[in-house]
This record gives sequence, structure tokens and C-alpha cells, in this order.
Amino acid sequence: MSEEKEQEFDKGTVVAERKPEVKKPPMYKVMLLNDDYTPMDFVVSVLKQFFYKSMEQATKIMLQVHYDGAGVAGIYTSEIAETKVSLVNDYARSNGHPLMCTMEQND
Ligand code: TYC
Repeated sequence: MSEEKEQEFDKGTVVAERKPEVKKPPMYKVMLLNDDYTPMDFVVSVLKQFFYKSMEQATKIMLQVHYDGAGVAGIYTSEIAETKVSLVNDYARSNGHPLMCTMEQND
């Protein structure tokens, strides 16, 4: 029975609230790490192609990684995050760049 239906049957009786039956899945930050060799425009193209960032957003994230050492490309469920990490690392390697993409749980 839906929660709405149950409330109708309760007819104004005060009932304890139930905890939600579905839990949010753990989420993972997909990170890009800085290095001294990958060209900036390659990193920007990765952020556009794999993380659907605009030119502006991609440039901002790339510069954050360049100056701070790491930055968040996106936040996803485990399977999607794992897939992004593999695709980006394979793409960087097949283009001869050492760019590293990793994931870490977002709390
Ligand atoms: N530091 C690189 C350079 O100066 C640029 C760069 C940015 C590399 C972000 C990796 O994830 C990265 N060419």
C-alpha cells in the first residue's frame, strides 16, 4: 500500500513516521590528477567529451587541477564512476598522455 493510501486509512490518527524504504546509493567523485606532461587542451577535451562540461566549465576544472593538483570531474554511482575512470585512462594512454583519472567515495 502506498504511504498516501495508508495515511487516508489512518483518518487523522498520529502515526510514527517510517524511515524511507530505499537508501541512496553511495556516490563517488571522479577525480582528475595533475601531471607535468598532459596538454591543457587535451584535459579540456576530456572534460567536454566524457563529463559533458561546457568549454567554460572544462577550462575552470582543468585550471583547478593544474594549480591545486586534483579536481572533481563529476559525481556518480559506483558503476558509472568506474566506467568513466576506465574510459578516460584508456583514452589518455592511447593518445600517449600520462593523465590520471581516479575515484573516491563522496562521504
Ligand atoms: N599541468 C599540465 C600542463 O601544464 C596540465 C594538466 C592539467 C595536466 C590537468 C593534467 O589533469 C590535468 N600541461
